[in-house]
Amino acid sequence: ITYSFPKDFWWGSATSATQIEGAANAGGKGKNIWDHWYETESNRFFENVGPETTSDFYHRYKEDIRRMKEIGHNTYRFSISWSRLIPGGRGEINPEAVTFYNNVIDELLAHDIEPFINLFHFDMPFELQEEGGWENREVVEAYARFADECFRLFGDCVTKWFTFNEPIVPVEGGYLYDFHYPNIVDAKRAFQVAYNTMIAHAKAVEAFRRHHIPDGIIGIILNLTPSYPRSNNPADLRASQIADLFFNRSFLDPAVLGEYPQELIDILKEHGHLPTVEKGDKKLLKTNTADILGVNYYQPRRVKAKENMPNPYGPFMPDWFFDMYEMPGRKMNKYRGWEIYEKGVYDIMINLKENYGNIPSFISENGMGVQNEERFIENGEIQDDYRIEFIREHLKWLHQAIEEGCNAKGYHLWSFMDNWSWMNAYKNRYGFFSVNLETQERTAKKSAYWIKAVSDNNGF
Ligand code: BGP
Repeated sequence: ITYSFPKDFWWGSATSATQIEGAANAGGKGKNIWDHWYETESNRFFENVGPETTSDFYHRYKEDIRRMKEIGHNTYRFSISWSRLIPGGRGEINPEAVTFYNNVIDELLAHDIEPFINLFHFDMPFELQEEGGWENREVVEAYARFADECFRLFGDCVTKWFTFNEPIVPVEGGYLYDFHYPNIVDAKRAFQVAYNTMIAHAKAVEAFRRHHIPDGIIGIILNLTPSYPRSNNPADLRASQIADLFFNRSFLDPAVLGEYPQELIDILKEHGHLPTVEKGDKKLLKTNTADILGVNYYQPRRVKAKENMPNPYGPFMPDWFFDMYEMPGRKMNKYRGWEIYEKGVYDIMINLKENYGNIPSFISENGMGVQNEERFIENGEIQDDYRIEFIREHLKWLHQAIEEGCNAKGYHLWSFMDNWSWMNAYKNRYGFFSVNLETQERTAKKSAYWIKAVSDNNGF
């Protein structure tokens, strides 16, 4: 074993409720924004596959958890669907949902797989979105209650909790760049949404602490996209720093340090885009920082100085301060259009060590979406050597970071099995297991056997 990982390293994968459960109109579930958006705008989606069936985990969780065990998982992250647990977002708890999530947790524990629960993965209950979603502080309160109920209902068996997955994505998708419902393009509202999300996070952490779950820890999952300047000239460096402020530090700093970077506040102030703040918020953020950080890493952000100055009378956007830069010779995942830069994992971890108190962290998502994987079938098995290489090269850099003292506790792939994705449905497949959408049959890919060996050996 050349790359050996620390004892009790977490080997597993991640999923989210909307992307795998299916049963969107069953089991007493209410509607969330994805159900709504798909009903009304399915033409915006790839292949018109909706969230109603997806990979049918709702009915197949037992066999899936058995498969997790078979490939060496010792941990697994899933999300609780708010609109399944509390249809409409506030009010009565849905007993069928409690049974379902209890069954999933019990099944995981019976297989010695530690459940990690995430509370929000882009799936706002539709009714609450119609009340303004994260722009509305009453929705923040409704979320805090949802979180509190989850700790009460499932905190007896689950110790690892996460408030949000990639909270910046609903901001970018829903309020800046028009790829998620409610399709608003308005930076001022976007910053309010981002801010209120962090208040919701802090309120959930506060509620969590009240439950005194033995050994319980709570954190947040952020998609960190390390920012690399085109060159070391001051204008490129500055552009890269600002991109980092907007896209990483706007969540990382309040979550881990309990306060916003002063520079970000100054920029927003200068452009009249500071969000509305309530009395007590500052203290709330400061006293409810994360115990652990999940890092989703897919791609870096390459940045250069702005080439054409933006119209100062046009609407304010973060993009006023930088242009994206396509590095010559970069390695690409051409299916997803994302650059592959394995060293990014290392740079993120070193940054957490040097600037964020070496907070306990783990890679909570990393993965490679590939189209038409049937092309690679040999002897009935998808030979996904590209995925094995992708994981291995990222793990090498993670290993290097750990050698240098970074506090990384595990690696989760996105994802356990092929699943439905927000805009691309089943176009890009990410799983250790493929899913046949006609029969729902699961088949292990080559990477599934490879990761089992890695997990068994705690290294490779
Ligand atoms: C992350 C999300 C996941 C997942 C993944 C792959 O940003 O947390 O939900 O979907 O990206 O991205 P995509 O499905 O868009 O290819």
